[in-house]
Amino acid sequence: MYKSKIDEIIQFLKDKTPLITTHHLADIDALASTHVFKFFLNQIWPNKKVFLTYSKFTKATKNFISKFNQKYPKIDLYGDEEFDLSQIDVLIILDSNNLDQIVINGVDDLRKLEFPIIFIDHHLNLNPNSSLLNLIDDTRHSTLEIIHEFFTQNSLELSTPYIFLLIAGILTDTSFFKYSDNDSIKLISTLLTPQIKFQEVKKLLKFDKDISEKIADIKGLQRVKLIRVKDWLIGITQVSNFRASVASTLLNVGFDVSIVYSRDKTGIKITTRAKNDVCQKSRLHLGKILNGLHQGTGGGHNGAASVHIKDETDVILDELINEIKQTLINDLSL
Ligand SMILES: [Mn+2]
Repeated sequence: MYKSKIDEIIQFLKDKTPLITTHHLADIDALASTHVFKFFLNQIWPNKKVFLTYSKFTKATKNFISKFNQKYPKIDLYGDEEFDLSQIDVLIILDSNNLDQIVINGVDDLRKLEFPIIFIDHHLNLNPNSSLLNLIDDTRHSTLEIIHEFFTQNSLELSTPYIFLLIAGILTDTSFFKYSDNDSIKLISTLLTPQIKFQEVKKLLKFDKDISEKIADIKGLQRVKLIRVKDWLIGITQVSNFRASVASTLLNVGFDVSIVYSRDKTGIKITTRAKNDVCQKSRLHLGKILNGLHQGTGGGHNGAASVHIKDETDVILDELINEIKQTLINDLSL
């Protein structure tokens, strides 16, 4: 897959100094894919200077980093605190294809940067950038699966800590194979070696919710409004934080689709989730619905998507709920 695209990207990067980054609040797929990609570039060009920067990590990512560092103290997962933009020739963004999700310290407007941007990502492409070098494949369940192709195509091996990162990121993005296909499972099975025990990776990913997140889950449940469409159950609720956690909790208690929003002075932020089953049977695609709203920036997959609405928030929220209801009403499977 993507053999020619990978070759073109490598050819382009040959004589350039890249800065690699990912979305704000980097999750473990974002963290791991940026490091594994940097490792790849340094396998090809051992002396190439490759910069890596993050704006913020999620709590789960921070928890993972501290455990990973105990195991592999020589690998610094925090990225480069300091770099000079004048040294950079190209920006490589992994695990996002939306510039609104990118924060780089010291850069006010990424659109005004004078160097090219390459996106490598597995989310639905909502923000087409003119670069022909973008590698975006929303059929993959994690960015790491795309990054792994770079190694396969070039017959390069990964070292143990990077294999560990790969497995950890794929497990996170597929919710431990819940959203995976044969390809991600086969890939993990080929990556596991006697040095890497599956249970050990799982242990590093274990992360208990803190009390504020548990309270958000509980409040989200207390406030939930139920809408039934045929035999599908939609849950809508409001919390001030931890929307993604609350949205998954709603699915766990029995909703098929969850819509969780927060209000603040910038408008409303909406996170939606849907079970695999409802997406397959009704062709519900939350990423497309959110992208089709009258305004807002966001995106995602069929079963997970979020959006930030700045004006006419209630009208747009109603529009979103109606779109989802309409998709389920039109579904002929029930
Ligand atoms: Mn991802």
